[in-house]
Amino acid sequence: MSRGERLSFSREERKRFQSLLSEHRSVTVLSHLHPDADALGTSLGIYTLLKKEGIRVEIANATSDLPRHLDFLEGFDRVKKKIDFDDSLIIACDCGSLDRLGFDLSGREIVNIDHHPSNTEYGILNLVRPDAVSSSEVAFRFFAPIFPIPRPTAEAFYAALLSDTRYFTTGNVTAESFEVARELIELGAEPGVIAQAMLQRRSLASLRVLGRALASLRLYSDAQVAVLTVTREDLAATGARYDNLDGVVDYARSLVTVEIAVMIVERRDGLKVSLRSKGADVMQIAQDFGGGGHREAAGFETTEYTIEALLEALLEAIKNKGVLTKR
Ligand SMILES: [Mn+2]
Repeated sequence: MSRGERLSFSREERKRFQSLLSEHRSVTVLSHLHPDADALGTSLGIYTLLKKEGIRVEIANATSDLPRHLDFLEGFDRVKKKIDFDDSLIIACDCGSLDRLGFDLSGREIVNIDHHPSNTEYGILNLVRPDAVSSSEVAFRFFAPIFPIPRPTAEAFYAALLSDTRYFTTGNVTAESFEVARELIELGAEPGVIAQAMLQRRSLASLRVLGRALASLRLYSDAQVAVLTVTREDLAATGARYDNLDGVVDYARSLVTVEIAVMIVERRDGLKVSLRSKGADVMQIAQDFGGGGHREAAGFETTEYTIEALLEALLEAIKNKGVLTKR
């Protein structure tokens, strides 16, 4: 398939964006609560791009602790916890539903840039492409014909691409993903520098909490389901923050027998669950519990269960849905 063909946008979509941009005096770039590198990288990339164009732009996220391993991206220190512009055009990145943005956006016009199949199309302009491996791929393919892509934007989009493809290891990676990477590298993203900045600057607390998470590993359904639990005590004892748990569930998935990995994290306000698979559709499990995501990576939050009760309900749902290939 030729370059960019898989992910196409109409002239109307780009014209619509440009007229929305000219109708508003400013832009606010947002991403989902507890942002991962795709959410934050896509929003930072768009922020630096629009800033370079001389557009009045701000960036915000409603979460207090941002993932620190992304602090090398330009604009990271500009991410605010509140929205200051009252009449700006909102650009929402990597966010499947309006409530996941964490701000009151009633009456605001929203451009919705995402790749979640579960996206609820809450924008006035919805640029949602479930075929894309990252939201940054959507943003890059949409914006590249309109604006020149500056180096900091290419870096942020590349970091986002790396993260959502788990460093090009997920089942949806195609030649097109590498084509996007190649173009971003030509625009100035340095793959070695970015990969090292993301993978090799861990805090001691994040390794300590990883140790505790792995010690909690339990296996079910002939070792096809792995479950990790992280309690508030684990976090307190190690000094780790919630964003230090990013990627921990992948260790459980890496076990040879495992088809579905589950990580249950105890938060002050309930439980946060991450689901990962090697092909089994965990999105439909997450949706049963009010969440969403992708086929191989999904999640949800709940206040209705204890850890043990939730585990039981999850194992039941996995069994009932028949998502495991072997039974
Ligand atoms: Mn994403």
